Amino acid sequence: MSKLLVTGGAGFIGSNFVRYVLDNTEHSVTVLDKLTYAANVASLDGLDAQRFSLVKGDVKDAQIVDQLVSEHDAVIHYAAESHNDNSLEDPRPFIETNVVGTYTLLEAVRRFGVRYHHISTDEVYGDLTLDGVERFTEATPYNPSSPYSSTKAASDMLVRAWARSFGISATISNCSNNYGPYQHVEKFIPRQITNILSGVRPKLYGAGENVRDWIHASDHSAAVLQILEHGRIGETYLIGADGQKSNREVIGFILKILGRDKDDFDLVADRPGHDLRYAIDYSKLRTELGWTPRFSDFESGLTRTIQWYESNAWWWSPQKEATETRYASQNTQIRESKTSS
Ligand code: NAD
Ligand code: TDX
Repeated sequence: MSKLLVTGGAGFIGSNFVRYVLDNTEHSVTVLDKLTYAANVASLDGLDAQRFSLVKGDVKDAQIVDQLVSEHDAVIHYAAESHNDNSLEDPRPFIETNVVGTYTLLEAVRRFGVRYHHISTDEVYGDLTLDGVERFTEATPYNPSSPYSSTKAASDMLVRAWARSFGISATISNCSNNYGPYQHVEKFIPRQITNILSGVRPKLYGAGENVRDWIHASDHSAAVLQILEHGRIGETYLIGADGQKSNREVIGFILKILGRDKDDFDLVADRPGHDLRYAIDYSKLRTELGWTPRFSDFESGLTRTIQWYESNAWWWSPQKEATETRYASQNTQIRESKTSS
């Protein structure tokens, strides 16, 4: 039994990991979370108080980070500014949390000799051609496109440098796009589900042809636990679930499941620098650690996710209006910067 420190555990994927660990192991968990707009403490409701606690704090705060790291056996670092569209509007919090926050944790891990697992994204590899068949592997060169993905790439590089130069016990995982319950309504799938449930037409960027490689968040959690417990120190593992779908296909599923017409969506201005396609080759994780995804049928995982949003409007509706107001202001800024350039 170990004491795990999970940063960002009040967010979408971190809270899924916390529930997964408490349900499937004997470990105890402390969450360190700044509780930004992206957090929802209700995602952690009902957890066993004997094995779980929440500390409100910033991963850039060396004092609190040192204290907590010294009291735990392992750190699993999920905390991040995570939304590409926000990073285009204001990159600063991404530099601060994703880069300086990771640096702060690495220094504490180095000082106290604690095991460290770093959560990252496939977006560090840039994008692939739309009609190609190639996939990212652990050997793909880094080539991030957005302020968000460049700060995640920078944080991965810090981990590699601290492992090589200071010998910290680190592993890294780079996962593809997650879906499932408790995801913030700013992200593509929940935004469109909750738009439809609120009587608003879904919004597809550009021509809707961009492809994402979808994985259920609980499969991501299972893979991270496997790497934490059995991964080779110093290694990077890609996590995916063979879930490539164009955004149009995803909207088509959502409209069908909710009984709407298949053309009931709007095409809107594209995201600047919008990555075309992501695709993960997770052979290393499968062959080395014997991991495979459980949610292999995207449509049934999506159906359950939609049912969750239908039944839990209390969880998402307080964030919906502020999210759409932020989108409206971002669209104005993008249009104004295009006019002036
Ligand atoms: P999220 O935005 O839902 O949650 C992020 C959490 O981090 C929030 O609870 C927030 O309060 C917390 N946080 C932000 N800044 C902090 C700070 N300075 N100190 C402490 N806590 C802070 O994000 P998510 O989608 O759950 O992503 C979690 C991690 O997984 C991120 O590192 C992200 O890069 C990575 N990831 C996400 C996906 C995806 O599809 N969402 C895919 C691959 C990797
Ligand atoms: O309203 C929308 N319309 C739309 O067409 C939104 C919000 C998104 N999109 C498109 C953009 C992408 O092609 O949908 C796709 C998915 O968009 P996001 O949910 O914003 O995810 P993405 O930019 O792919 O990044 C996600 O996956 C990798 C997470 O937000 C990152 O944290 C993770 O690293």
